[in-house]
Formats: sequence, structure tokens, C-alpha cells
Amino acid sequence: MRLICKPKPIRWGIFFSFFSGALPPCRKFFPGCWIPQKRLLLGIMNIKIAIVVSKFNKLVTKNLLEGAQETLLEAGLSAENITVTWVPGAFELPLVAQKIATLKKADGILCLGCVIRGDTAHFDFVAGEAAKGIAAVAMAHVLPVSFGVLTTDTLEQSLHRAGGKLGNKGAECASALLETITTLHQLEA
Ligand code: INI
Repeated sequence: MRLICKPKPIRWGIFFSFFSGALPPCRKFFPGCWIPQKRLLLGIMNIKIAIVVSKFNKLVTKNLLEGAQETLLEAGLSAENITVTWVPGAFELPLVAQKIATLKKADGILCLGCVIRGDTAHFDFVAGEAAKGIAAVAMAHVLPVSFGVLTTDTLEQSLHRAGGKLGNKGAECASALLETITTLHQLEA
């Protein structure tokens, strides 16, 4: 996997902590945030993440986005390396993720959405196609693409999982994405 990282000056504090065996500050949030590969440091601050988020059920998805951004920044990513693209609904997530992957614009893509069951079968088609499509993009491009789409029966259930009493799926998916990027990178070492 080729990491699309602009070379940046080494942050010597982190560089030193790596060679001295001390933990870098972001390790608390993301255990695999630095990688000893041929004595090179994978600077987490240089990793590029594209977030694709749906406007449908924005009350929920804006919280997912907030959780994801917070997690990525806490892990040490630079704000300028996190892009956000809005799409109409969860159904459109895979197409836009596919375009970003094709343009090689990111080291990982985070898809965020919220599909709430109604009285018709629409839910199943939207949620099913979003899940299948997102998985297909990841496999086709051998690129980490996270599935941060809530699929619930009620708005209340979604809100609980978007910064409410049951955590924040956006934040969880951001961590999963960083971990997967690290794993793929380690496999190439
Ligand atoms: N899109 C969602 O993201 N969540 C939903 O709950 C939803 N429902 O219930 O209809 C939804 N529909 C829109 C869909 O994602 C597409 O934007 C639309 O079908 C146009 O392609």
C-alpha cells in the first residue's frame, strides 16, 4: 500500500521517544500510531483521511462527524489532512468513496451515515447497498474504508450511538480506520 503522505519535517520529540522506547503522546488514543519500518517513522500527522458523510438524518450524522474528527485529531492527525465530503444519503456513500479511492486522495476513507427503519422496505435497500458498496470499495482498492453507518429502528437509538449514552460510532470507526491503516502498513514491512 502506498501511503499518500507529503514529506514533512521530523518532529524530534516523537522521533526521540521512538528510539528511546518511550510512548509517543498519541499512543493513548491509537496504539499503532507509529511504526518502526526500516528505521523510518510513519508520521501519523501526515496520514490523509477522507470522511464522506450523509446529509440524511443530519441531526445524527453531524454528531458522528464530530466524534470522528475529534478522534483523528486526538490521535495526532493534522487538520489539513482530514477532508469532509457531504453526500445526500447513505446510498451515495460508496460512489463518492470509490471516486476518492480512484483519485488516490486518501490513505483511508471513513463513511458516515444513519439509516432509520421506516414502514417500507426502503431501509433494507439503502442500508444493504451502503454496506455492500463500502466493502466493495475497500476490497477493490485494498484501501481501509470504514463503515460508520448506523442502522437503527428509531431516531432515539441512533442518537444514543452518536455521542449519547452508547458512545459515538463515528469515533469508534475513526479508531478502527487508523488501526487498519497501520495493520496494512505493517504487513508490508
Ligand atoms: N438515506 C439515509 O442516509 N438514511 C435513511 O434513513 C434514508 N431513508 O430512510 O430513506 C435514506 N434515503 C435516501 C438514500 O440514501 C438516497 O439518498 C436516495 O435514495 C437517493 O439515491
